[in-house]
Formats: sequence, C-alpha cells, structure tokens
Amino acid sequence: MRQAGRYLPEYQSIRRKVPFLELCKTPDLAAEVTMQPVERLGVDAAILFSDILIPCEAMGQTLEFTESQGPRLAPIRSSSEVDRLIVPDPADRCGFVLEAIREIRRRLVGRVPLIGFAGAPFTLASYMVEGGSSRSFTYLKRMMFAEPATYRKLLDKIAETTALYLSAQIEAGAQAVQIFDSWGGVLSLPDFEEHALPYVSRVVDALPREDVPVIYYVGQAAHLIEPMLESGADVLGIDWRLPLSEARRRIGGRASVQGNLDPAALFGTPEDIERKVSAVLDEAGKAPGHVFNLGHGILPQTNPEHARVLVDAVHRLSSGGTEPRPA
Ligand code: 1CP
Repeated sequence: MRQAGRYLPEYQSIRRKVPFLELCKTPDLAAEVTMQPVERLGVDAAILFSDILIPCEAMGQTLEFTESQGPRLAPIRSSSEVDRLIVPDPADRCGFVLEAIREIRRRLVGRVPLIGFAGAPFTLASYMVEGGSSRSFTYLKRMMFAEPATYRKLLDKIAETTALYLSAQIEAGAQAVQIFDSWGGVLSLPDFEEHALPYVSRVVDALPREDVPVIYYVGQAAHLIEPMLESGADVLGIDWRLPLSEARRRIGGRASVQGNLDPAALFGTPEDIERKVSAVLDEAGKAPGHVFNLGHGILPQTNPEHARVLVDAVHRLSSGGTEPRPA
C-alpha cells in the first residue's frame, strides 16, 4: 500500500520534477516508480503506481493534489451534481493507467506479479462528497441519512465505474486487484452492511476473475470481518488493530488474510522490526493463506533501510516462505 510513497529518495527525485497527477498520467514514469520498491526491497509483488482518486476525474469531477492539503475535489453534494457525473469508458478516460500496466508487465518480465487497485465505492464517495480528506465524514453521512436516494444514485455510478475500471486493469495485465475501503471502519455494522457492502459486492461480482485474486482492505475493520467475507473477495486486508489469529478464527478458512504490521513499527530498530514481524507471523499461524503486509500505507518518514530489514525478515522467518531475493 502506497509502498512507492514519499519515503524513497529515488521517488522524491522524480517528484521534484513532476507533479503527482502528471506522474500518474505518464505511463513510463508510473512504470518506473512502480518498479522502485521491487528493485530496492525485493518485495514479492509490485503495486501499480496510481491513486484511488483517478477515476473521480474520469467521471467528470475536478481533482487536484496539493502539497499541503493532499487531494482537493470540487464536492458533489446535490442530486443534479450526481446526475452530471458520467460512467467513463476506462480505455477512453484512464488509458494512461492501462498503458502503465502493460509497460510494468514488460519491465517485470514475470519476476513478481503486478497488483492493480481501485478505491471501494464508499471510500471513493467520501472524497467525492467531502471534497478531500475528512475526519468526521459529515457531508457524506448527511447525504446517506438525509438524502438516501441521492446517496444510492452516487454509489451506483461509482460501483459501475469501478467494476469497469478494475476489469480493464485485469484485461491490461493486473494479476491481482486490491479494493481499498480505507474509511469503511467509520460505519457501524448495520450501516456498513447497507451503505457500503452491496456496492463492493457488485464490483467483485462483475470482475473477470479467473486466477485473479481480489483483495478487499478495510481500515479499522474489527467489527466488519463477517460482512467483508460476504463481499466475495478472496483475501481480506486488515490493519494492525485486530490480531490476525482472531481474524483467521472468524474467517474460518473462507478467505485468506493480508496484513498487518503497524507501519510505525518501521521506526523501531532492526531488532524491534524482526521481533514484530515474527509476532505477526505467529499470530497468522502456519496454515496457508497469509499475505504479509503492513496494516496500512508506509509512512513518508520511514527509513528505506528499515523497509528492507522488514522484507528480509519476512522471507527468513515465514514458514515455507521464499528465499530472500538478491537486491
Ligand atoms: O506527494 C506525493 O508524492 C503524493 C503522495 C501519494 C502517493 C505516493 C498519493 C496522494 N497517492 C500515492 C500513491 C498511491 N495511493 C498508491 C500507489 C501505490 C504506491 O505508491 O505504492 C495507492 C495504492 C494509493 C491508494 C490511496 N490513495 C488510498 C487508499 C489506500 C490507503 O492508504 O488506505 C487513499 C485513501 C488515497 C488518497 C490519497 N492519495 C494521496 C493522498 C495524500 C491521499 C489522501 C490520504 C488521506 O485522506 O489521508
């Protein structure tokens, strides 16, 4: 998750020359940045360099990334504003993402698989309605509870867009896809079941999935494991708050798990990191079906050497795991 992020000097040196959105829209550069953590860290998969908000612009919403406040979007809050959004043809409006995928696959030459991704409809709606990052999600929840028909119309459009967008990524060469519901955990269990889950399920159901695992990540999801399972995803991504042993017990073999080291653990010493990697692996147990990952995006202040310590520790300590790859 956001592994290419701002913590790598080689990423920063490209970003000094190219604004973020332009980087996303230039397939050669997006491919180069995607490859950086693969080359430097020896991770077992590459994650497409892009952003979950790219389809918002394709749907007709104004989008910019500011240095100080992160993403800014012209908020969608009324029924007529929802009506003006389109369900874009991905080849037409997001062709640069598909070209980046094809270019990354050429550069990877089968070394590791490529993961494509999209935002889950609820999380995408939070940015579209709030107009950027939010803490309270007031406008979104107001739409959900005061204007449910407008909310449903918006979520329908986002789900349809996301299904087409992820299908196009798979067709272009993505070998797994991850759906990010970063803010799904702010909903109660019944609200999640009514206002978030059906739209995710619709996306999962629409994907051409032969041999393409679907990973569904929800932040702060301790109360949501059971409905997450109903999404039909093959892998559930969870953050560090819920022990993997408990997640595995509740999942009961019906899906794999991905996670879940606290990204802040990388601020510790190499010995601390190894200890914590070992603890996550113990929690996950020996049964197959655990994808080691951080429980959320890597933090920009992370020392790249510590990320490397993490990858090496996972390779060394995981049972039946792969041998460490040379740098
Ligand atoms: O200044 C910069 O260089 C931009 C920083 C940055 C980066 C590197 C943003 C802005 N997005 C990304 C890339 C990104 N984002 C990837 C590509 C893979 C990679 O870099 O390794 C991915 C998968 C994302 C996903 C993403 N974007 C999520 C969901 C994942 C999660 O962490 O739960 C979300 C919520 C976003 C929105 C977003 N994009 C960028 C920012 C600053 C934000 C807002 C985050 C927030 O609201 O807190």
